[in-house]
Amino acid sequence: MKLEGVELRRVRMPLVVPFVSAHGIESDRDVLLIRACTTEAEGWGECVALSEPTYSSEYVAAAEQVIRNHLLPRVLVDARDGHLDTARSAAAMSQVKGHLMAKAAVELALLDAELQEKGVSLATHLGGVREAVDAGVSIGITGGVANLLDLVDGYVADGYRRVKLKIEPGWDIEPVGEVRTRVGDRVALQVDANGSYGLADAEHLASLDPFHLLCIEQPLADDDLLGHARLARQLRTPICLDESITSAHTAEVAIALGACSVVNIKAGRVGGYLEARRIHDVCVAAGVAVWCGGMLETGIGRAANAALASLPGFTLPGDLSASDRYYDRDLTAPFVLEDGRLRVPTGPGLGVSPLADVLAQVTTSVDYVRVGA
Ligand code: OSB
Ligand code: MG
Repeated sequence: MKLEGVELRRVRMPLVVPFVSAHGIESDRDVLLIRACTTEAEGWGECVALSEPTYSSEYVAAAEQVIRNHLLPRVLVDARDGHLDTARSAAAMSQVKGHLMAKAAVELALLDAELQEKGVSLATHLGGVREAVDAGVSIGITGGVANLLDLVDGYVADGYRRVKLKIEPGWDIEPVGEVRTRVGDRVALQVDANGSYGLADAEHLASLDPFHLLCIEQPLADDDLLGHARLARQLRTPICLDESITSAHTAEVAIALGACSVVNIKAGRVGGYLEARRIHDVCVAAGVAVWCGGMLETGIGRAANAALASLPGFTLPGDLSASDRYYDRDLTAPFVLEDGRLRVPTGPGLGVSPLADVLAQVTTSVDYVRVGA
C-alpha cells in the first residue's frame, strides 16, 4: 500500500454548550482533519489543537501550517519509494521539534489507513482488552452553582460514571462541595484546574480533601513538576497531571519525583497514539492509574480515544462522553451511552469515518498535497 497524498480539511463544529475553563472559552470547535489517501484505503486523523494557544502553545492554524510545510514534506519523501509504514513516518516527523498535536493528527491518519489494509482495529493494534469503556463528563466553569447543579443532575441521569468539574481560584471549594452534597456517593467526582494555582494555595486546595475526589488534575503550571511533588505531600487528594506530561520520558520523571499518582493520557498532547501507549506502559509498570483525556473531539478523535481507553491500565473513567454532550450532529455515526459506557469500535483502523453530508456541511477549507508534488 502506497501513500498517494494527504488532505488537510478544516471543519467548524458548533458545541452544544460553550466550554469554559481557566484556559478560555470554546464555543465552536475549529477542527483540522487529516485524510491519508493510499492506493487501498483512506485514513482519518483529527488534530486536537484549539483555536487559541491557551491550553498549550499549539493552535489549529499553526498546526495546519506545520503539517503543510514541515511534517508532510518529510512524510511524503519517505513514502515515495516504499509501503506506508506509520512507525517510520513518525520517526521522520520526529526531526521537527515540538508540535505534538500536529504530529499526532498525521500519525493517526496514516495508522488508520495502514490498519485498514491489515484488517486490524486500532484497539487491537494498541493492545486493548475491553469492548466498552467507562464514560465520564467534563463540565466547564458555569459561573453559578444552580446552573452547575442542573448540568450535573442531567449528566448523572444520563448515566455518566464520573463527573469532572473545571475549577480556578474563585470557583472551587464551594461549587465542588455543593456538587458532592447533591450527588452523594452515586458518582465519582474529580476536578481540573488547568494550572491555575500556585504552591502558596496548598492549604486552600487541601480544603477539597473532605470531598474524596478521585484526583485534582494539573493544579500548578505545566513545567512545575517539583511544585506538584511538594503539593502532593500536603494534599490527601491524589494529583493527576495533564499538561505536564508530554512524553513517556516526562511521565517517568514525574512519577519518580512523586509529582503525580494519576496520569491523564491525551494522544494529541504527547505526539500520537503510539507514544500514548508507551506512557500507559510506563504508568502500569509504576502502579500509577491512568485515564483517557479529551479535547472535545469529533467522532474521529473519539473513536481513537475509545480504542486507547480499552487498554488494561485505563482503570479510571475518561473524558469520553457521548456525541450529544458535544455536538448536535457529530461527524461520524454518533457515540451513545450504553449503561454509562461507550462501545469501542471493532472495525479495521478507527472503525468509523465521517458522514459525507455532515462533512460537506461543516467544511470551511480543503487543501490536498500529492506525493512527489
Ligand atoms: O484540560 O482536560 C482538559 C478540553 C479542552 C482542553 C483541555 C481540557 C479539556 C477537557 C475536555 O476537560 C473534555 C472532553 O473532551 O470531554
Ligand atoms: Mg485537563
